[in-house]
Amino acid sequence: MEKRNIDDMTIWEDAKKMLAKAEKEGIETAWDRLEQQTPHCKFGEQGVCCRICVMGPCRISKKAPLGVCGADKDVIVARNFGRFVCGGAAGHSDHGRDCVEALHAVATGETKDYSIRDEAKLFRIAGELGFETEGRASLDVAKDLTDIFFEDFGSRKKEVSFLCRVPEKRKEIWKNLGITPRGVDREITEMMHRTHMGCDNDAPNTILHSARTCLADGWAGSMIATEVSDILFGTPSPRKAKVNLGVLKDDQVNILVHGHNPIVSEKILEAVNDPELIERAKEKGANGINLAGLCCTGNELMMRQGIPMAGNHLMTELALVTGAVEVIVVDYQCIMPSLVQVGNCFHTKMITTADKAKFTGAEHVRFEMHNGKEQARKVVKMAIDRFAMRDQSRVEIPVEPVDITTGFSNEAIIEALGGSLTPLIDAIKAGKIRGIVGIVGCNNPKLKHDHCNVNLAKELIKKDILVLATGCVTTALGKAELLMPESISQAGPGLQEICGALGIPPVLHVGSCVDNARILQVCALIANELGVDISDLPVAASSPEWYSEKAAAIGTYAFASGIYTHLGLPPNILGSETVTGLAVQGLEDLVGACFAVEPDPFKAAELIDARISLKRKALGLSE
Ligand code: XCC
Ligand code: SF4
Repeated sequence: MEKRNIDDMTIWEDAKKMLAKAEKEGIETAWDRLEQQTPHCKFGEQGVCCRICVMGPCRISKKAPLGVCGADKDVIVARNFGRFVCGGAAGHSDHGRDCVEALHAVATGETKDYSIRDEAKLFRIAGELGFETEGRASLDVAKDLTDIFFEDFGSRKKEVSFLCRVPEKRKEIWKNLGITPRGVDREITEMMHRTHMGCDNDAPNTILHSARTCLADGWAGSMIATEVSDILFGTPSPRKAKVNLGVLKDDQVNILVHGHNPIVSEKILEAVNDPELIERAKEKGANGINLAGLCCTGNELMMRQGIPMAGNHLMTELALVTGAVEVIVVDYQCIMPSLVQVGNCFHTKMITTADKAKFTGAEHVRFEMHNGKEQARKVVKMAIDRFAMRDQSRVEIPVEPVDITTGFSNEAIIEALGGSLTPLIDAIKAGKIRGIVGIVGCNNPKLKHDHCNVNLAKELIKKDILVLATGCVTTALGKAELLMPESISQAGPGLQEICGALGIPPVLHVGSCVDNARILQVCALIANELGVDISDLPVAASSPEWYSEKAAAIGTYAFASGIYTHLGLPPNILGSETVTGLAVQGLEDLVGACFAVEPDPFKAAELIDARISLKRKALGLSE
């Protein structure tokens, strides 16, 4: 691959300046390593390389169409895809389990470091799942709720609890296909089992179980993560925040939190607000302690607490290149191991907190339920002590931050609508809002950073399509100034009218990646209200710049839930016509939705627009 021009790597000023600084100072980034890795292995790209037993590894070609065991390209591609999304479902769901364990520790008195911040939501969810709450103590109810959620991970249920939210027609489809999600760990284990040598050797059958595994993620693992996080840390409500590298402060101790789970970062936030620690920072010559987020941990803190966001996936290395970061505290997922090396080019220390995500070269400060507060203080003290080691002459904070509005949980959306979804549904019926699209997911250095994320959103709102953003897309759309009520000037007339009247932006930030479960729930609520299936709605999902197993799992549960799903680049399945055909067409007949792959945001907007028109027409709604 030829060396790319910085202007072709990213659309952002802050990224360009930091890429130039990295180049000048000889610091390697993901873009450099992509160059070294290109061209990628064709067998891997096509998904026709199998490494699941030691009669192999086998790779399928014209000359050798079968693996040693006799598996063909369809079987191998399907198995690889199944294991790929299984990894993603496991990531989201294990995060969900950690949240349940935290709530359980609160309920049983095992920890005093965490508490229930949204009691009303606790009781609401308990009621929704059908158990008695009248006159009971909240800790008691929480204990029962965690028991129910723990069971959602296991093997004893015929279906996960939150299937109570799924429209009847959708449940029927899943039942007929045999893909009703039963238990999170069960589906994940079965996926691994099926893809062992000599088990599921029928590609469509494997793909169906991939769908089931991902449904267990979306409607259980991720949904539980979201709901329990709201109970523990508060249900998000609209608030202002700031984004981009300009949120770092050159005269303060800068701490970045990165990863996914709010359990660690919420405690760090408490510690940075501790007057004693602020005093200590001042004694060391800093003007205060500044906390900012990255990726999904950043989303969690921004949604609930308005903590600024320094950047998304491809900005994580570049945030350290500013030279202004004392420590980067991580929990798990999407954390590039290179952050240790980039940090070592400066005084920046990486601190790991989860035993399941250690990084060689980082310092490990183990966070457990009973010691969250103490460990957070320890981390903040370490950051303060490192401030003196900073080489101020190498510090460059490249831009001014951009304002955004965040905090649109479903509860907040309903409140903004005046108490029910009816005004939104009426606006959809009237064609003022033609449809709703969730733009979610990551960055990928193969694509120009945030080009597709931003332009797709811009195109859609022009077409009167309401956009819901989560994950790393949020930062992109925030930086593009699409997350402010004033951004409605960029929307079509209908969307302008509705969002203007409500005082909300045309792009709503609904959370982190596990919070895509909020979007599933909204779709289900609208479908139930209209008495139709989710696949009948004028809605779509898109992950324009995705990279991760988790993003593929999200895409898979989206289409399996009946939502047309656009991807900016294909998963590694193109080596099998059977699997590719299923993904882009065949599943449409089975689950009423499929994948569409299109790297160009303008063409993608047309595809999504056409789909929405089709669905509107089928519902008898005018354009
Ligand atoms: Fe990771 Fe969630 Fe993707 Fe961002 S969006 S790169 S998965 S942090 Ni989830
Ligand atoms: Fe090769 Fe079959 Fe073993 Fe895969 S399972 S490595 S195709 S022999």
